Amino acid sequence: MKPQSSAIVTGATSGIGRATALMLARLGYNVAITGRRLNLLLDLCSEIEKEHGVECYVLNFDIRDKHEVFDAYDMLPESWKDSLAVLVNNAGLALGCTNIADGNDADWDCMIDTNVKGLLYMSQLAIGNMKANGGGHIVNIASVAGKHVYQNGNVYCATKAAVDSLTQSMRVDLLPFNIKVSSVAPGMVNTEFSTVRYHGDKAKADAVYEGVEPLTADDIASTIEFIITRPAHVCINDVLIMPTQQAMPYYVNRK
Ligand code: NDP
Ligand code: 8X3
Repeated sequence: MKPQSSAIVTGATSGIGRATALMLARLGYNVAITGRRLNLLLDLCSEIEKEHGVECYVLNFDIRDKHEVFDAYDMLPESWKDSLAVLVNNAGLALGCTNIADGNDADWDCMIDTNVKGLLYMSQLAIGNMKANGGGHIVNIASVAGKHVYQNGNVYCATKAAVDSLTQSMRVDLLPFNIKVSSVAPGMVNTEFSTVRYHGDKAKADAVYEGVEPLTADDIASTIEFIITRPAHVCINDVLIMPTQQAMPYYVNRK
């Protein structure tokens, strides 16, 4: 890492994104954090600056809205863009777990717009600067759901398969520009993910992790740390990481 390098983490208000922003700050990056919940971004920004002595920049936008994304990115100081070394495309969600025959098209739109189109908007902006800077590293948060479909996972699984496919395409397209592209595909991680998926139904969310010790957000952040701290000539293309008690979506050894 060059001195004063900057990094961007999307979806840093909770879970994996929050843990990743703190990890990057600990490594010495100035960190730009994004999300819709401004109060949580401001709290995290204070924590980052106080605990790690680096700078933090808050970018408050809905990643589904291309104009909001581009306007917010425009506000990032030029010195941050000129030193942009890492983008972690993490913002994402599942909404519902329903047979495709009964799927809710608003939920479908939200997942596709967030998990796929939001990732594209952010990547294109960052790539422009990384190309000019002579390189960089993009880490996409995919999912085991993108590698193995499960009943009622349909559109969420499809968005994460798209993240896998885009990661491979970006790796190929960005090869000439010295931009590494990696993906991390986790199994169950205990974050706000299931509460969001079940529209706030805490009982349903808790049942997902019943009898299982799930991964933590820090487990994923430390995986990203490993990926971005490899030597310049090494690129980790893809990591599938599961709780010990989970082999694949349906194979869970609950106690
Ligand atoms: P959380 O719900 O805890 O965090 C999701 C983050 O995404 C939040 O910061 C949220 O911010 C942000 N986000 C969601 N929608 C938008 C939007 N429209 N605009 C801007 N930001 C948005 O879940 P996780 O930390 O678990 O999820 C992070 C990533 O990990 C996701 O891509 C998810 O699919 C993936 N993943 C999660 C797994 C799990 O089991 N938890 C397993 C595999 C992959 P805000 O609400 O403030 O906008
Ligand atoms: C989240 C993991 O298995 O709940 O991406 O879809 S799963």
